[in-house]
Amino acid sequence: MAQSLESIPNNVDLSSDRRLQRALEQWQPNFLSWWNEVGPEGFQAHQIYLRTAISVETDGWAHFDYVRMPEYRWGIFLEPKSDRKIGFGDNLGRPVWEEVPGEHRNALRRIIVTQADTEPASVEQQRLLGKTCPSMYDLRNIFQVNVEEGRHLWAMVYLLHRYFGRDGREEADELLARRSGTGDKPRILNTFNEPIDDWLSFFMFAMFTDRDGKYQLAALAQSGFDPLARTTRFMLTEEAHHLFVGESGVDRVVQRCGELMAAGKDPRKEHAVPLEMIQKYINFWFSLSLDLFGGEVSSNAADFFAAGLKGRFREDTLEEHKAMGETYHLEVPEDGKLVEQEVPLRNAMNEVLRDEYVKDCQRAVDRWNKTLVRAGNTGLTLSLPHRRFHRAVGPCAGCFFDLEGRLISEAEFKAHEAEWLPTAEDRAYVKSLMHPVIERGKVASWIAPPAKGINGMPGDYEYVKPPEA
Ligand code: BYC
Repeated sequence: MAQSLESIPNNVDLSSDRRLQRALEQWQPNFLSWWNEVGPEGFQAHQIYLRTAISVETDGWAHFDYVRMPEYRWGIFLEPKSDRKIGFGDNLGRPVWEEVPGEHRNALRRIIVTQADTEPASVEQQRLLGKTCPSMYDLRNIFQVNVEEGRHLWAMVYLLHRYFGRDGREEADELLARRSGTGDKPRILNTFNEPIDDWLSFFMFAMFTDRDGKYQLAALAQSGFDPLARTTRFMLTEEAHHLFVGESGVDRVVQRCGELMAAGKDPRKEHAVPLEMIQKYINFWFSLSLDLFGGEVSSNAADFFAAGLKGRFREDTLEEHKAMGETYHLEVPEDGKLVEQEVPLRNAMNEVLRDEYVKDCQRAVDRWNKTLVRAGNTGLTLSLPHRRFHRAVGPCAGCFFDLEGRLISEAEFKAHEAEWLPTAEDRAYVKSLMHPVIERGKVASWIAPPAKGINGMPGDYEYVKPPEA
């Protein structure tokens, strides 16, 4: 049975806003049709041990129980209001906006729609993965991620319906009409049209692509448009689990491979993922996710910052908030060579955010390398490719770079491509490992068991119950 509008947990006083209620009442059945059509396939009637946010209080945002996914209570939560002032840009120090300022309406709608579009896209990308889960624990985790992406869509749709009138409603409808990977109505950002048809790709996506989400949401959490800032602040609390699923998922694949190698065994023969293949998947998903920050030099980013719509990571902890008169140093390809460029800092805001992201990704890679050592290996390491490698957005798009970021010819790139990026054979091999393991406490051959269970439960807890139970 589908949820009624009254049952939507919220802290936006939904019951007192008739116009908003009517708009959401119309949208909700379409959301559920979308969920049933392209949401997780094969498990809609199962009972999943899920976390639901029922309030913003400390004991309310992580309520655990068995739920059938179509009955999940997708709530609308904004962090409570505080006495915020605009924290950066030309409007620094002015009161935050409670309604959309006319001059920033288009930019804000565009940002919100772009953010919103990624949420259903990722659910669509992952819809078949339940059928090949490596354990019941992982099965539960992917569904947790999926329902929360659904809630993040609700969060953005609330903003569109509440603050953008008719065109907001139209945009909300379009969010359910686009489909990841389709030719005629693809999702907006490139990475969200990539197929995710094996679990190694899923863990990489949750590690690298969801992490772009963390940084974009953190930048929007600084926004002078207060409803957006308060919404994204709350979304960030959920995002942490998604990142954990990705980072620890890759870590467990590395651990399994590392343990086999330390025992003198060939991971391939043991139906695990060889280290060089893990590295190629890192190269692929990291480079694809770097594109999500936009071009290195962007007048859009400068305008968003100047207006006070999108800040830097933890802008509120920085000392200077105008970013005027400062420059950012870049190396970009021009006429077949790399040239140095000084650009106004505001125009480099995408790159400034990408810097923070790269540091965070490096931290995770360092952790995976420690796992290799702990498993008994010496001299084996994983690494991030240079940020110029394999880019499809920004000045490096259309040029060719090696893993160290050196400009090379297309012929050189092609000669090494199979060492650097997953080949069709690699993908076929990884896919060949994907057999469902859903017996309690068991895990697939290619991944180590989780270090601990969810919400203090044991690793072999019955996280997913069949429909008849
Ligand atoms: N693909 O000025 P530029 C998440 C377009 S993930 C395709 O360099 P800008 C999640 C761009 O639109 C976080 N097109 O870029 C993760 C522009 O087009 P126009 C999602 C791209 O505007 C996992 C042109 O290229 N949130 O939450 O500074 C699971 C020149 O662009 C791409 C957001 O993205 C691309 N990758 O920055 C679930 C936050 N990149 O104007 C969820 C909102 C650029 O020429 N979005 N283009 O037609 C933004 O702030 C900005 O739109 C971007 C782009 C940072 C994405």
